[in-house]
Amino acid sequence: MSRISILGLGAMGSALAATLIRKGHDVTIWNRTLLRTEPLAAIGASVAASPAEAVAASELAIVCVVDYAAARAVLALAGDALRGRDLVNLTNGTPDDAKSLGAWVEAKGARYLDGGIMAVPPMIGEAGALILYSGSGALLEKHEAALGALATCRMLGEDPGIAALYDLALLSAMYGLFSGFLHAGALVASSGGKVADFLSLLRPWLEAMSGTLPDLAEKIDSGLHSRNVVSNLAMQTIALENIVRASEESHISPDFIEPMRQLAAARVGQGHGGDDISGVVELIRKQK
Ligand code: FVH
Repeated sequence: MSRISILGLGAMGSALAATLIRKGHDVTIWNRTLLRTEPLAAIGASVAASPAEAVAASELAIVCVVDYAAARAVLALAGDALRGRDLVNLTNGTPDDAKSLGAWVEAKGARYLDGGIMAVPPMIGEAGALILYSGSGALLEKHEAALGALATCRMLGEDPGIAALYDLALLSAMYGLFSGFLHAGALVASSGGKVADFLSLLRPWLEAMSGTLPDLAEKIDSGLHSRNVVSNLAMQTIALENIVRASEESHISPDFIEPMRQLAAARVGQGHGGDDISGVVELIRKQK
């Protein structure tokens, strides 16, 4: 069993600490607001008086706070205590945030592993929880037993920014799903329908449509959007226009749908109406 320090005891940090304690690890905790340490101290955590004391208490420290500005502020307080330690950062941020913090931590003489948690707090320590990692592979190898107690570990590479990129890519798909669902729910409710009843139609439909993803993925990877097209973009643009018109007729704002309609129409306007919807991706790629 390992000695592990957790810095940051919001909903997620508390779940990480409670899971490690439950699985028999020796856990030291620190949080800016002391009150949040109490439930964990009651189940066996040692409370550190400062980030430096927390980092010094264990070979492995995990930071999980609201954002990277907070993570930097906490780690700045840890200062020289970081030398020779292993630091895992499970705070959500961008690839550049992760690369910059990783370089700062390594300059302090610590090893750095960045992580993206693909789970909500009650899932931590349970089957189905996944954490994406990138950065120091040696750190992950050394602490895989402890980190594996939290979630399945998926290493994506030595570039510390790659876990954040894939985390945000997965969240992008999730928010696309949520925005589509909210719009669909508003349409159904506008006619007096129950959104809960609509799920019996929606869930199998989404499952069927997810079957088109491998083909669309291949088209995005190859840039070849005109091969084996079964539902061309010109036709789909009319469907998007119909959704916008139906929304207005039902007094529902088309705000979720309108950006997609505009992109699809622009792509058709460029002469790609016969292509698949995957071609719209070419309009959102910017020159580096
Ligand atoms: N909760 C979730 O569903 C998601 C699941 C996926 C991963 N996210 C990310 O995890 C990070 C932490 O999220 P959280 O849910 O624990 O967030 P909160 O409950 O809001 O707790 C925030 C903690 O951050 C501390 N904090 C905020 N600002 C500072 C600061 N300037 N200096 C030091 N600590 C700071 C805060 O401390 P306090 O307010 O209790 O003193 C909490 O410990 C996050 O990146 C999610 O995106 C969660």
